[in-house]
Amino acid sequence: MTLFTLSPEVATAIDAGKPIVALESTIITHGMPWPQNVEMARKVEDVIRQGGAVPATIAVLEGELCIGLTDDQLMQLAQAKNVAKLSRADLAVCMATGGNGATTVAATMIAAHLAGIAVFATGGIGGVHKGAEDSFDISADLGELAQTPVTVVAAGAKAILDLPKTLEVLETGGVPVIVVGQDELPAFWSRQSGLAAPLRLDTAAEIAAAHLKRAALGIPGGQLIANPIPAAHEIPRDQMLPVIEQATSEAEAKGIAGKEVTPFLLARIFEITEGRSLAANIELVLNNARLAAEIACEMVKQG
Ligand code: PSU
Ligand code: MN
Repeated sequence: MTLFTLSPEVATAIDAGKPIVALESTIITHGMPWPQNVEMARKVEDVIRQGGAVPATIAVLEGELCIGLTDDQLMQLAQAKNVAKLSRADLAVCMATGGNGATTVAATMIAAHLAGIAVFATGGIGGVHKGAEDSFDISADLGELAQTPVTVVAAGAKAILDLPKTLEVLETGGVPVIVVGQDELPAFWSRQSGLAAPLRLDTAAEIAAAHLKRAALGIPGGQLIANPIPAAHEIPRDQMLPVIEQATSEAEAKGIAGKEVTPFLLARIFEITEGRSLAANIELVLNNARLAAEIACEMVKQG
């Protein structure tokens, strides 16, 4: 039973032992509106190629786990309606029933690891939602980081979350949260969070070495690399806090729950900020892709 299908570009890269960076697809289908979503997806792939690595965007199309998408497949996915949001819980059901689905951070890590890809770039991981003490809404992304050996480059956890609790759960799961270039955890659209960086490394070479050392020690799980959004593109924390507050109380009033929470909040914040949050989101993803390509190149060199 073949478990996944490689795009021609990714198949060639694997055969040649080239550096590869995995990319998720929920950010395309549930995180950003058309047509900015497909523009972002293409730009991210190009940035990775410019960095000397090969991009592998991951999704389930008609039940097939695709590692690497052609431009046609990317276009179709970005415009499709009713694409399922696939986390660890949903992946096998979608594949078994021939469905279409976009992979979250958790499901993308599973697929990347299956294909031997160790580095993955995204925007921001899921985490512990505000009010989780009542809702129990804690993203499966955190558990995945604790068990699957993929280095995930993000701009921190999305700032719509309860960041202190998210850090606590990551620590409990033994996940290194490594901030790049500063001593404060970044908060997705903003460089500041008010929280200290649990760990700090400033070079791709050190991040790759830490990944390889962890594997050599036999410690399961991955690393979360928190890469601050470039200053020129950030929306400062004091501007974001009231926006997040407003969107969160609207979600609560409307009874939004489960998988819909994150897409609802991102879409609502896009409206409240008149598109500024999306512009920042795209820039931070590109910045993460750049670093991920560097890390992937280092891993090939050091491995
Ligand atoms: N990063 C973004 N936008 C997104 C996501 C990440 O810039 O939409 C997605 C990822 O797929 C992540 C998911 O896994 O949001 C988290 O969803 P939840 O909170 O329901 O676990
Ligand atoms: Mn959730």
